[in-house]
Amino acid sequence: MRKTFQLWAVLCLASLNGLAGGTPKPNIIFILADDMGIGDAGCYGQKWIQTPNLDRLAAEGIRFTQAYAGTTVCAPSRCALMTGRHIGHAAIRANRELAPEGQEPLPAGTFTVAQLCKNAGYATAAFGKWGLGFVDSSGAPDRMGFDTFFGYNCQREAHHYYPNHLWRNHERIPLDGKTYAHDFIAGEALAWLRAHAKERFFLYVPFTIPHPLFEVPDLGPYTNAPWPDAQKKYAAMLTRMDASIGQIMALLQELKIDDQTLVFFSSDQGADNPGVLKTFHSNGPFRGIKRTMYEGGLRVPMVARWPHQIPAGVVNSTPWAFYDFLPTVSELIHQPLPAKVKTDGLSIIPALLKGDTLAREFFIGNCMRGHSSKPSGWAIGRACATGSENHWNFMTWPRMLRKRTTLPPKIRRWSGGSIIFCSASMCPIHSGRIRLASLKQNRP
Ligand SMILES: [Ca+2]
Repeated sequence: MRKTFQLWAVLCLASLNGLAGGTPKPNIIFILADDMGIGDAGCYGQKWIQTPNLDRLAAEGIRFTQAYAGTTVCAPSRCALMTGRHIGHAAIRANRELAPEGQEPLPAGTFTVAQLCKNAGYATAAFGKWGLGFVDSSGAPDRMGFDTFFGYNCQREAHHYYPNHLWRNHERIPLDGKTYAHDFIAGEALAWLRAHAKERFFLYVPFTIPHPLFEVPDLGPYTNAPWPDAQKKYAAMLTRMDASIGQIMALLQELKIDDQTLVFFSSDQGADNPGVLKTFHSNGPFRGIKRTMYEGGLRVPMVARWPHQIPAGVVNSTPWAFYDFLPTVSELIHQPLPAKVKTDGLSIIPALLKGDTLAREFFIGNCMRGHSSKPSGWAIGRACATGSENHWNFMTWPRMLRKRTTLPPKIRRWSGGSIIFCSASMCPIHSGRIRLASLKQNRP
């Protein structure tokens, strides 16, 4: 009898904790840096910039070596992260600036990972830089599933670390021009976390560091470093953001929810400042920078920590991309996507929780030239399964393939695994052998 009661009690507890799918439903935090290269973190080999909290996150969780941003500029990359669509299908495919403040908005009714979490009863919030729809537009954060937004709505405004205002949902928060916005935003994120610790939550923290302008209240440990001023500021900004990550992790512990919380960290694309690239090798060994479709523009740091669910210290080479986040979260929180919602991504749960190395047929990425959202076509590039950009070779995508979503065996064999499809109108895919670059865009 006593054993029966114990079993019943365990089953009840399991049910309360959402164990129906075999794994408890976690809180999810996604911290996103802005233009931080894969080589900027100590856990990816950085020797000069101190990122102890990020390094600990990786040591206590999983570090992915072949994770890809949505694409190589801000808005479309973040669109892929939020909507689970690659850039061939995404609603936002370029940084399209609007006046007076904001970017091209996500269309009304766009389904996002925040909406998915809301459907599962999660509290949702975003703190940082949005860039996917100006205030009161169809793509404003509160219309994209976020209960709370605080920070910069507009990407251009986020270039300034001492702004004269930020936004709390629809409310314009005037500032004195002397407040370091990163600190303010991080503080607001911590306050929200404390207030929602007893709920299940999705917290998206798209910090604005280390995107230029390079502005920081102090140079911290780099005051006397033998570098130009810009490099000192860049390093100090990253270490400051790392401290904010440390504060988030410490608060999770204080609130006793860190083993119920899955924390991701990544960056929206590679670094692009020539000075920092030269001094710090910010994009690691990879060729290219932000805006280019080389590894240096696309490959990003990606670590994830979830105590007792993700084994500590795992390094995984599964190729995955921002548009895999939506289906991954869907599985994590046991919340199916609505029938009408399509994703181009795959759940990376087997890699995340078991350390399996998953095979991918192809990736799609592109980078629009300027602000155009009408690329002239596609080229196909062999992706970098070996980690070397030397494996980029471009070939034609015959007209008959344009509307296919899977690859015919001939191309699959040729690819040897993953493929990245690139817009042929973009400027930087000039390496390799582009033999045809005049196909029409494959719009959904
Ligand atoms: Ca960026």
